[in-house]
Amino acid sequence: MSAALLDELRAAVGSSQVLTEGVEAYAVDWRGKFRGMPLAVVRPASTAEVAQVVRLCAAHRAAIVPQGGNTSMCGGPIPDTSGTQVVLSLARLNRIRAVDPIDNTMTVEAGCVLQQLQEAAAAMQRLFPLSLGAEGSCQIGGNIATNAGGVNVLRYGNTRDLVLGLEVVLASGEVLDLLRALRKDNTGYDLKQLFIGSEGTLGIVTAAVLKLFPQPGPATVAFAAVDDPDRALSLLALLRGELGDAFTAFELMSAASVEMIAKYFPGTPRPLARRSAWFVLLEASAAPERVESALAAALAQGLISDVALAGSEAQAQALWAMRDNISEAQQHDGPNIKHDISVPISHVGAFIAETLPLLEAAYPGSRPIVFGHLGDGNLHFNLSRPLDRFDDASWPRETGAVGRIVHDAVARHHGSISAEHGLGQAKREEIARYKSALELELMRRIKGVLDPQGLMNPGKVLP
Ligand code: FAD
Ligand code: 2HG
Ligand code: ZN
Repeated sequence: MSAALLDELRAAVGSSQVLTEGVEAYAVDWRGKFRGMPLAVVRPASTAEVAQVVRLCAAHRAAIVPQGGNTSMCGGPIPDTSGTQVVLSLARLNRIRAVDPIDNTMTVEAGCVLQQLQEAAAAMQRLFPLSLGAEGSCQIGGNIATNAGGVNVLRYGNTRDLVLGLEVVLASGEVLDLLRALRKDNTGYDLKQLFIGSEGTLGIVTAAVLKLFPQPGPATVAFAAVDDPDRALSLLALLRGELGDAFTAFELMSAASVEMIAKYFPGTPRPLARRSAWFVLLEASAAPERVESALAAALAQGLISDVALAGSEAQAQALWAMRDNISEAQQHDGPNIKHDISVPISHVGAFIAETLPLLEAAYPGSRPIVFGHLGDGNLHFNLSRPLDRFDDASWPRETGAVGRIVHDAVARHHGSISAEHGLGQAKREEIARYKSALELELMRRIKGVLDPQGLMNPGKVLP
């Protein structure tokens, strides 16, 4: 049965694009936390080939796991260990099909690497604003499938807000052409939104029409010390008023996050001499004088205790590298228990103040690395093990118990247990506790309509 499928897949995409050996890179995730065993990795090069692969898998009732850049934090693109699932890599669908300066759009294939698209937009004096630490390897199809957030959501929104049109291969193998470049379209249900954030469980994204923006001009980047998250939130409100739409990013980092970077990226400069419990990194598409004057007001009001402005492009990049490297630094430190949560922005201070003591009481000496997209109310609330207890093998076994503490606190603040990374396999069961029965039932019914055989990335998202 599987031999017949493999033969048919080889005939459809060419033998060299059906891999059954040397597939380690497709079988384990970025964190090294999820490991599967695919029947094969198939690498189609066009929408027609994707559709053909899907039809063949459907005929053989073989499950399909779409995979983009494999940078997921929650095991979404990793097959199970049955040896029966087909990983469908989108990497070869990597053409920019069209750019249109009048529509202000770019029509791209799913396997385009995000950074490649940022550069293509810049080459036509436009901005594609999606930006995240994994941008050198994640693909736009993966970004769409996870509705990725990143560091510019404050000004430009999530991936969902950046997509005008979509092309999707359905579980039946039909190609759903929603590749419209319309700014306005009220002709019934907006079907493309169903696929955005569906993590490959409803269909395979093969192409998209993306919104472009005017290039915003030179950015000013600053790094400020704040005594506590509530002061950071007051600073956020002040900067919104002073900088308006020029204000593009507002990231929070705990002192422990900064120390973690210093430990694992030893060359990282320390922008401020002063010690502080918390820091923010902010960016605005505004002249340094304008940002400086807003920050002077913040200093005068006691919202920040110290601040440094990047004096050059290189310094700005160094500040951003510091922020982007937190994840990798914590990864070097050993397994950590990740929480990607959001609460209403105004609740962030209270959430942190309430949750940190609960974790310390349950796990004395545990090391919270709290950072994230404060401007969106989205924190990465990651817990590294206590150094005197647990080891790299035993600490991940606490994931459920630690998650219960953090996620129940999130629920008390009417927040979300996955702000931007998705559910994948990591939070598939956890979501059952926090979504209403009706919401889950509607999700299941939608899944049933679009994927009646249950072959699209099974074991992900739905409990
Ligand atoms: P993959 O990891 O390959 O797949 C993700 C999910 O999408 C899987 O369920 C997969 O089956 C599905 N999928 C992939 N491609 C398709 C497709 N074409 N059609 C249908 N389904 C598909 N995320 C954020 O939101 N914000 C951040 O700031 C951020 N920073 C990160 C920093 C680092 C260092 C790393 C490693 C990750 C970060 N992430 C972040 C998580 C990750 O990069 C994003 O979720 C990204 O959108 C995943 O893209 P990918 O191409 O790697 O997708
Ligand atoms: C980030 O914002 C990413 O850096 C990764 O979303 C967060 O490692 C994490 O938990
Ligand atoms: Zn993030």
